[in-house]
Amino acid sequence: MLFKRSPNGIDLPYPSEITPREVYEGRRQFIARIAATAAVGSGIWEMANREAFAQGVKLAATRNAALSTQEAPTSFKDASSYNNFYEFGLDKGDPVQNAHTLRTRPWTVTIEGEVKKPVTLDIDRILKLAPLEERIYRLRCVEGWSMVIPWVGYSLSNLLKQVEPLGSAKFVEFTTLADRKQMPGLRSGVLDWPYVEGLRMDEAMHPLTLLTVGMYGQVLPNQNGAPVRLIVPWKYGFKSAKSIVRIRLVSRQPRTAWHDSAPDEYGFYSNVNPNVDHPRWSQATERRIGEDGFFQRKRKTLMFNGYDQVASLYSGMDLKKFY
Ligand SMILES: Nc1nc2c(c(=O)[nH]1)N[C@H]1C(S)=C(S)[C@@H](COP(=O)(O)O)O[C@H]1N2
Ligand SMILES: [Mo]
Repeated sequence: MLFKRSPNGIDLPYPSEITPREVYEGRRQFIARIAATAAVGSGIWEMANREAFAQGVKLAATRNAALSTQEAPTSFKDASSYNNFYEFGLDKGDPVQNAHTLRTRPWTVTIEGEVKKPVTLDIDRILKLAPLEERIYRLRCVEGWSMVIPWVGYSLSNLLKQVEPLGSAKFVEFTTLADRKQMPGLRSGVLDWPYVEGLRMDEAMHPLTLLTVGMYGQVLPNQNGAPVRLIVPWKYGFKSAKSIVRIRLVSRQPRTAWHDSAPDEYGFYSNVNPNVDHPRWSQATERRIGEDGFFQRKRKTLMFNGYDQVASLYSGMDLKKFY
């Protein structure tokens, strides 16, 4: 079952108030056309689902200039076709080819663990929980490339406050969907699925930590982690888990998929740090996607990816030891 049916047999996937009128009307016409078809079989609803959610549905958001970089954004094309999302293949071009099989409705996120009020929230409820902001963040992959992306979302703290964390909650664990029917990459044993990532509680509550539902003013393309992902801009990209289905507050440092696969290479913290090399390559510089070419310029990687406001979270910690 893809949709709950309203009395007239039609349930709009997005609340109209967050959708520009032309998009909304376009979809209404489309759905009216579908509904007019005599046999409203599941195949047709699947079609409607694809049309409504796939690409390009607009999300209204207010730019948060204070938390945005001034740097020029990477093109949408690059940001949505050069991806790491191992559930859809290992090559950068695989997710854009394969992620159309991901069904992003219905979708729920369960928030549980060391909390007073555990809850399972529908994605459409999550979209309305706090005002959507646009924040232009740098994203730096541990592989040595970076992008500048206008994300849409709100601080994760808004969501975590809803469940009233207990004093015993010291870390937060994020779990990605792991469904073999939708995710061909799960056949590969490269990671111990599901993909899990974790943050310390104070990192998770930091205002920069973004619960992300869109980019470039639209819903997230599937390959970028639809319908909801994390963006932690001062950490290497792999900390920013995609297509999240569960958030668990825990008392002990959780296991994380990348640390499990190669503990010497990927630590729990994984803060961007030009002074701590990956065992197999330097982290001192990076290449900005879109600036590739013969005279491609190497950019210096900045401590905490330039997000100096998080430095106080780590005062007194040896960041060579806690990499
Ligand atoms: N579930 C899941 N989340 C993931 C990954 C992944 O393979 N699976 N890759 C990570 C890595 S290594 C990076 S660099 C970013 C890439 O995000 P983007 O494709 O939106 O740029 O997603 C991260 N989140
Ligand atoms: Mo990455």
